[in-house]
Amino acid sequence: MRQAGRSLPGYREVRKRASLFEICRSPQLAAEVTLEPVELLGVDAAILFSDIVLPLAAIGVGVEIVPGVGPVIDSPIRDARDLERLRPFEPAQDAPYLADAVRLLVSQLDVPLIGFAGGPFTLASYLIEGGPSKTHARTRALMYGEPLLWRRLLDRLADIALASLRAQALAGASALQLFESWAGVLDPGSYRTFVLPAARRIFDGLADLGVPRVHFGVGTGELLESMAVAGADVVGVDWRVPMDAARARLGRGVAVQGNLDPAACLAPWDVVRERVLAVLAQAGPTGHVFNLGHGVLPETNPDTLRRIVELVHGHRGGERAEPPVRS
Ligand code: 1CP
Repeated sequence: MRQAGRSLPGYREVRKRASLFEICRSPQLAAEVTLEPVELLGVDAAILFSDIVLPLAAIGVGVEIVPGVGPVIDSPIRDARDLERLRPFEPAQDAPYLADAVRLLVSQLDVPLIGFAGGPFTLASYLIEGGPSKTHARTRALMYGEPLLWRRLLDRLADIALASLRAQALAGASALQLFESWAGVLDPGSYRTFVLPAARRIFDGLADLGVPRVHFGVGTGELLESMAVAGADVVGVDWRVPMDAARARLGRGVAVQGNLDPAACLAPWDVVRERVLAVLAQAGPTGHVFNLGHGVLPETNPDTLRRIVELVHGHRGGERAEPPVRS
């Protein structure tokens, strides 16, 4: 999750020469920064370097990634007329570099490549707020106040995510992740009414591909039961929910992903180590994709990440393979 981001030296170098969208639109640059964490950290999978707003830019929505802020939309969506700007996304015509980057990476990687897209609530929130938001108040107000417009908006965004994810899988991605990052601001009833149908439409639309589907959000503790029925094979949880509690809420048949607090990576190694082992113990020996609970913080020392990967690799089936640290 944002593993190639601002904490890595190679990525920072590339960013001096190219903007974020320029990297995304160049298969060579996207491949270079996707490979860096695999080589440097030893992770078991690569996540394609791209951004969740890229398909919106590709269909002509005015969006910029502002450094230190995130995606900023020129002219936010406020009424039904604004919906016309969200035409269907046709990856082969609108963003051929996406599949090209996937193909290039698959030819170079010896670990699986994860493709991804933004969840409909999360993309709607950027489009309605005009950029990142702490409260997502306008988004929720439109959702409650104009349910028909909301529904049409989410259906369009679901189709955009589905088209993007299918294109990445068909180009060779081995797993697909839907980043519904900000859905955790909703209560469970609203999530079920206003977002779940769109999420289900995406996961159902991927089922024939036979590729594992991951569904992630931040602060989704109260939504996990509902997210479990959206159809993903793996649900990502952040650090607020202990892994055993997450499993109980998700029920059988769904694997879990997560959930080390990214801020824990800034602590001294002994503390990091204990917290990693606690996550592993809580998640249990199978059906767990070890990950951070959210994206890597820019100030993280890559060496800590490398040591975490090594520690997790040494920890098989509940056994501690690494000798205890002397105090
Ligand atoms: O791991 C990787 O580096 C892969 C590339 C990747 C991914 C998976 C980027 C590049 N963005 C994303 C996903 C993404 N983008 C999400 C979902 C995951 C999450 O919750 O973190 C979200 C919400 C975005 C939107 C976005 N783009 C933000 C968040 C803003 C907010 O609302 O708080 C930011 C800061 C960006 C810019 C961005 N995208 C990617 C990177 C490395 C960056 C940092 C800025 C830069 O280097 O210029």
